[in-house]
Amino acid sequence: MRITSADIIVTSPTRNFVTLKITTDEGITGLGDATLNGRELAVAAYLRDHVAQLLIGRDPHRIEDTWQYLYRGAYWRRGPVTMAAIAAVDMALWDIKGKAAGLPVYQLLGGASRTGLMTYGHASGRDLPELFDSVRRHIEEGHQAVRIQSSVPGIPALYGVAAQPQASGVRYDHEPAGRGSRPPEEVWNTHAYLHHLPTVFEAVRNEFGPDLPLLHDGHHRMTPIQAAKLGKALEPYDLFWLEDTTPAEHQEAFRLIRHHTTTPLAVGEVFNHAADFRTLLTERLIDYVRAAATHFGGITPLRKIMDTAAEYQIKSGFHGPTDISPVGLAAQAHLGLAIHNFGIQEYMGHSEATHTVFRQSMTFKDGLLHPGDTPGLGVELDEEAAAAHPYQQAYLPCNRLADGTIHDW
Ligand code: CS2
Ligand code: MG
Repeated sequence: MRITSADIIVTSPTRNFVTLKITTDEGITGLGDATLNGRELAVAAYLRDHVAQLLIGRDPHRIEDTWQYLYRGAYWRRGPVTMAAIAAVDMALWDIKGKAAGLPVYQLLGGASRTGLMTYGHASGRDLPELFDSVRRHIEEGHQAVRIQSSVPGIPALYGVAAQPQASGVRYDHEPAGRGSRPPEEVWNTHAYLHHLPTVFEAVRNEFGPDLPLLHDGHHRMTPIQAAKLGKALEPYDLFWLEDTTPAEHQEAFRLIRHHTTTPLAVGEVFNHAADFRTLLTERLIDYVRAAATHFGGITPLRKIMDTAAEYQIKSGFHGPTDISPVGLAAQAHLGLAIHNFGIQEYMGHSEATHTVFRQSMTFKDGLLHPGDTPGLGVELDEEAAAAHPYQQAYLPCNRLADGTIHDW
């Protein structure tokens, strides 16, 4: 089998997605996700202008060799744009291999280690009653665990908190929030956040009891000492994990956080290389690997990092927001089903419009996510539907302190 074409499809059914479609001379096609939220066209150009022609004529079965060719062969390594592009090629080749073999990708990865994947959904509220409604709705939908994000007095609009009650059916991540030619700007106040958050978790535990697994995302906004303080303050509420406390360029910073708190820690959704995890894994500074197949170079390197993590009793918590396309989500669901050290899968569910573009075999039943048994990744792209939703520029918001200083994500 030989690759005959590699096409890049950019579509925006409620939000932007970049998809690579590889076609072979045997008529088998494969899809890969290359979506990089807010920088989508950079990856599309990388693939179209620098990668597509290198794939023509190659044997699609040679996944490892193609990965190394694009990674080691390029001289310029790593970075979110490069690794999202390589990820898309890797996923598309796994998709093709599965279709050629007549097997879902999880079978090629060693077969299922469980019947399905435990998930968590995103509950949020501008006040406690709204938050409680949102938690209830997520439990009714079948989630066995819930992420808790709440407004903070003194912070007018907070990333991760729906601007409308979720019960009305409007989910913040399905809105084209941030569409436009400049990033929206939000105000941030770490002191107000650290002061308020433990009161929210106390109220949630009082309302929902001790058993519901609860998670929280700090979106990298704390210093290590602030993160240590928060982890300690949240210990009575027994979190499943506290995510992205501090920017993790300095992996050593996690030593300080770990030293001070027994709250489990998760990090890595913005990581794109195994080296980003080295100290965190070998010193057991975290409990969950948050990488996404889409931003970590694909299924191949994600499998390798999870094998390393297994040596240290560290589990997966792959990044699954709506800016990971159904193709990227399927890729990590196949991997999550196969590996022994699966932890939990973030699952927000895509919008109706997204499902008209990407047809999926994935199911979410009885509280478990399953990628389905369709050969390959189990996702097909309706190119006509995709073309009906052209790209629209969109940016994630950025944060400023009250005095105007730009703050960390
Ligand atoms: C979040 C994401 O899902 C998460 O944990 O951190 O919503 C993240 O902010 C976006 O994926 C950024 O593109
Ligand atoms: Mg996150």
